[in-house]
Amino acid sequence: MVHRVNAPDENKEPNPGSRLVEPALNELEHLLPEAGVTTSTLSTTEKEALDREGCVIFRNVIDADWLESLRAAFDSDREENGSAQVVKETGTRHIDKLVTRGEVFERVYTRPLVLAGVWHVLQVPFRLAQMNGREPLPGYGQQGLHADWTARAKGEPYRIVTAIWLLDDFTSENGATRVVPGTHRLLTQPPKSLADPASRHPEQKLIVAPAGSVLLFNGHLWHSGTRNQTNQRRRVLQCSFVGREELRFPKIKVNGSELTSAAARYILGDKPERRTRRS
Ligand SMILES: O=C(O)CCC(=O)C(=O)O
Repeated sequence: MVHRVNAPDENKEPNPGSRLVEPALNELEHLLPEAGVTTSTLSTTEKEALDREGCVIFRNVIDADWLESLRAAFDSDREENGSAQVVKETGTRHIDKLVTRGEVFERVYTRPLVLAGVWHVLQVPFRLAQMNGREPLPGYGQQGLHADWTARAKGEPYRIVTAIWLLDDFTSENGATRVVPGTHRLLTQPPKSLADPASRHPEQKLIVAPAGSVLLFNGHLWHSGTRNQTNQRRRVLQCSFVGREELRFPKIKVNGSELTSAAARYILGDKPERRTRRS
């Protein structure tokens, strides 16, 4: 479905990435295929959704065992750090530094479908900028609409992609993410009136999807968390990807030898490992 967005057309650009048909992969040339990414990893419909609406939902990405492990890892942090993780004013539990917490998380930021989506939007070699857990507690979580980057200048390429991994179902009531389709192409941030958490955009869409899904969106898309109006849990992992040379996010510091795959080391910003070119 195409979602029309109420915003001035003169501020809207066609998808800058769409000008590139099959870009040279340079140093990602080996890493993406090794991580399982091919030019057909994303379907045409998924690519079109990213271009036109700025977001796509991948279902059934996390199988039952992996989901259980991710939930357990999320909750073990909660048990270790307890209320220290909750930002009191927002009533939301934030969990940082997941990158160093083992293979169960390594599989998150090296997932081929996600890497293919990030590549489709950024079209430049990229790295993981951050990976955090977020859980709005009952009664909390409403945010104002925002983008994950400052307003782009005309002709400036997209700079950030965000992936939200659903560890619990997103329902119409438990604080699902809302997005305003098409706004990634605007060269403006949401106006102040929409940055107010109480405000609503007439074209906003609530993402309702089962646990195990991944919502991937162009980080310039206007979006926000909403209020958890239930007593149910609503845990997500949130990953941001940026160009490798991007200075706004420092490189994540990890001991590379703790990581099990070359793809993970590369996605965290290490130089590509030397390899023999395949014929
Ligand atoms: O958790 C969500 O639904 C979105 C959170 C978000 O956009 C943020 O924390 O900036």
